[in-house]
Amino acid sequence: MSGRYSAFSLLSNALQYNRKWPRAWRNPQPKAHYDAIVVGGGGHGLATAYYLAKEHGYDNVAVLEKGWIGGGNTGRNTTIVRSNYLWTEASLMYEKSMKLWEGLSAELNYNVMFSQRGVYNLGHSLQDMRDIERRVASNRLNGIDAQVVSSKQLGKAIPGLNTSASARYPILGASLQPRGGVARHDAVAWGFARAADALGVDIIQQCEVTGFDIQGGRVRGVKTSQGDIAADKVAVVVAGHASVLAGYAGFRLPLESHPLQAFVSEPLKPVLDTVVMSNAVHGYISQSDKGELVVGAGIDSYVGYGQRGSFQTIEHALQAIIELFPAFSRVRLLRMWAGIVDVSPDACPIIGATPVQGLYFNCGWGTGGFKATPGSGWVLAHTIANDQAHELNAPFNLERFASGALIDEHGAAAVAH
Ligand code: FAD
Ligand code: PYC
Repeated sequence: MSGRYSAFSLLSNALQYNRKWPRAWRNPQPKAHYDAIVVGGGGHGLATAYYLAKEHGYDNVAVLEKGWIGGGNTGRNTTIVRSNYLWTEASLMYEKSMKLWEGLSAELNYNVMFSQRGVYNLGHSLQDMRDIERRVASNRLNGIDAQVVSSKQLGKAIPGLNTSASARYPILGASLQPRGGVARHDAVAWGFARAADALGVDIIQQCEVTGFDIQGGRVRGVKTSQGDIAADKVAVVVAGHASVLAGYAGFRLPLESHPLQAFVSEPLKPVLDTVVMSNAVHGYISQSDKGELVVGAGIDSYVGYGQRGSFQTIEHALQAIIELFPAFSRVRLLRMWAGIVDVSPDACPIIGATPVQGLYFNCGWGTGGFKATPGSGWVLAHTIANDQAHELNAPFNLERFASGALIDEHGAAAVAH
């Protein structure tokens, strides 16, 4: 009976263009004042607002997004999730995120399609293999699942991967994080948005922040395309545009904004059930649930804000993929795009206080912040609520670029910078 009723209601909804479906989140007008404003409606900003409401009892929070939620890098990335970083500071933070991913669909009551299908990082030289062994050992010391696999094991595990010794850059082995994988990026934004909205967070789209109200060294609010809004605390979570917003606040960040490209092929039947990355040949690949091969490149070397990239980067990444999987040379590309990534000098993020009191920044995730979405929101919410960094994000402060306490993760970033 209920099955027939659902089929009927599905048909009736379809005939009414889904007009009766409840909105997943409201479309509120901005209030005059919020206890906390989060600038940027990507996954990190929405997660920050969600955890502020959920974990810290904030009931007067807004997320201001200049376009549409998830329209930045959150909706443009290649969805790889892993926590196999080299240094303890980074490993622990990404592992916190991994643990949140493992319960995220249940937490948000929304299927984010988190699929722990394993992530391989290939090694093509003796030095690559030494680095892999060191990183795997370090991961294990930090309680993170990691293994070194041989070229022979790779050949068995990944059909189609060219493990021949006569390849131009022969594959000598890889690291494997079995708990790594992929998630559906749009669903992550939508899931956090819906859950945050249900806790009273105002999500305001088409609202660009164009400046800050700063008095006596303290932030008092933001200027926006929808008017001025007062706030006790403001968190800026705008990825590739962080330097622009820092400029509005009167300080500089050690970031460069580069295009990062990705591509998808026409859909294929299932051919690849894991994620394969090669920093040495500058390409990585997985297969989406729709069947498309999802391929990514290293960053385009120039800086800029145009969300498109150069042809030579496309060619370079596709050469790498065809070298790894010769059979894919016959597959046609469907589309390509780019996002603007905020690359820091040590390939690690900046999360915390700024020279302006009450103003927090979360940026510098560069090519690798999707995997950190829940963890980053969780630590930033803690930092805002307590006016103090959590021990997990304390090392990722802005001062490290003056003190020299850098956390160099270029090797584990796994995407060429
Ligand atoms: P965004 O999703 O970019 O959100 C920032 C938001 O701020 C945007 O929606 C933007 O419109 C808004 N905004 C900007 N300026 C203003 C303003 N003035 N006022 C209001 N709003 C503003 N990471 C991984 O871990 N795994 C991957 O596989 C991976 N692949 C990638 C592939 C590509 C092609 C790209 C581009 C990135 C990839 N990344 C990956 C990186 C990852 O996408 C980002 O680090 C992460 O999504 C950043 O999330 P965010 O919420 O901080 O940023
Ligand atoms: O950080 O794992 C990563 C990643 C994969 C693709 C782009 N970034």
